[in-house]
Amino acid sequence: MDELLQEEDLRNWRRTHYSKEIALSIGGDGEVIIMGWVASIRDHGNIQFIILRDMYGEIQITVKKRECSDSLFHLAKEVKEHSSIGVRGKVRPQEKVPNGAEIVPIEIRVFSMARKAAPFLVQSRMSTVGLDTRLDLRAVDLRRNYLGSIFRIRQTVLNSVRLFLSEQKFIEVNTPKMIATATEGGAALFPIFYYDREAFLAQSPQLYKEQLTMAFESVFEIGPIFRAEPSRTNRHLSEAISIDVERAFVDYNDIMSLLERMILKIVDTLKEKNQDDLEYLQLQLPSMELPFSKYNYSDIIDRLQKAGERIQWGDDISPQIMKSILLHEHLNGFYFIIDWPTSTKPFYIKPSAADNRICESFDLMCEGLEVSSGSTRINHKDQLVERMAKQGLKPEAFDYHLRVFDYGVPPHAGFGLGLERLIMALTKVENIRDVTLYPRDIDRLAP
Ligand code: AMO
Repeated sequence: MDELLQEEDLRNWRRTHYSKEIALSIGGDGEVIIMGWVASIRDHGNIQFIILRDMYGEIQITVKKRECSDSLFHLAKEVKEHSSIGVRGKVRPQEKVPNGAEIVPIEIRVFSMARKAAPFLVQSRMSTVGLDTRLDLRAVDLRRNYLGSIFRIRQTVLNSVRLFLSEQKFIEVNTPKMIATATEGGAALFPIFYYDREAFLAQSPQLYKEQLTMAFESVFEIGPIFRAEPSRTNRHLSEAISIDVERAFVDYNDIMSLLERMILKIVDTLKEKNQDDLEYLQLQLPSMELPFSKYNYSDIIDRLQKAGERIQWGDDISPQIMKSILLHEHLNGFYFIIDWPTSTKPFYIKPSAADNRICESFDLMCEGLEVSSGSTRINHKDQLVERMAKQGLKPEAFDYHLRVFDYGVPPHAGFGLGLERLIMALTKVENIRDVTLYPRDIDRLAP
């Protein structure tokens, strides 16, 4: 490194403003301290423009040869993109830049000099390189404005979910992630060593959240779920974040109503709090009309068969097929598919009293993407044991769960909502890895 360029410690410097707040301090004659990283540099001979980026935006640092010391000008010439810096300086109005102000530096401290050029541009909205190159250096990739907007949107989604559910008298819980048995069908489990036994990473907090309705009535959890997904798709992760909700003394209709009101609240909050991000992403969030449309599984199969699709009652409905029939209806946004065949759903879901071949279940879709599924649950031990046996599961393995059914499990219902799927639906991002900080899939376990 250039010997005139010394990396410095933070010492007594603390940020006084974020980039976005700088314009507000015009007129004051005090100094400001801003911190961030060098997003880009423009060299105009006797003037250097450094664009400093922080979490909330960008600000121009204008370094003119005749306005500063030689050492400061030298530093401005040599500092590299991505370096982490702090700037102490004065604010000056500047019409030519978006936020109407620039900084005239008095002192610049390079906290950490970038040693390599990044293999991609952080400025560009769309990436110029492949996803794998970006994921290999994800912390740097995340400096892109585009991803900043996505993850600020994620933050608002999480906040509004917590606020909404707390207002509805839900208690936030955390359940074990190292567990003894599967809940969502046997195949997609990750086995782990648990002392001298085999255990698994939890596919879902399903049985725990159901049990907790016995004491707390309404619970929710926001936490990781683990699925050993063998296929490479744009919508599956091996580790995803699920918003799990469970409530006593309600059925799946009440839960669908709760879920759609929660989505409405999220969308309204985003429109209010994330205008800049929505504008940057050129996103128009759908206007929501409640209730969301409900399509009956059997009706969809009928329609598909009439349209010549080779599909049987009992088959899953692929996103492509769903999209193709919905195109004709110009249906945009969220809708439910309800009353799935009992055989296609996990053992804990309550079969319909009128016809036990179908069960009180729903998937919430956004266009072709499944974002959530939920149901009324079985709350009687005998029926649960019977359903386990029908699905080839050993009731003895669930003894820890079945024993609580001797003590008054209330009627209850709930849903699991994939956080990344919801962000994809809201932001129209096509690959789930882009809305995940450090995605895990069949090929990737690092970083
Ligand atoms: P399900 O298995 O349908 O239901 O999962 C619920 C929601 O979680 C999300 N999801 C995933 N997201 C990313 N990658 C994955 N591999 C992945 N798997 C699931 C989806 C899905 O709709 N226990 C039930 C929920 C309940 O009934 O309460 C369950 O796990 O958005």
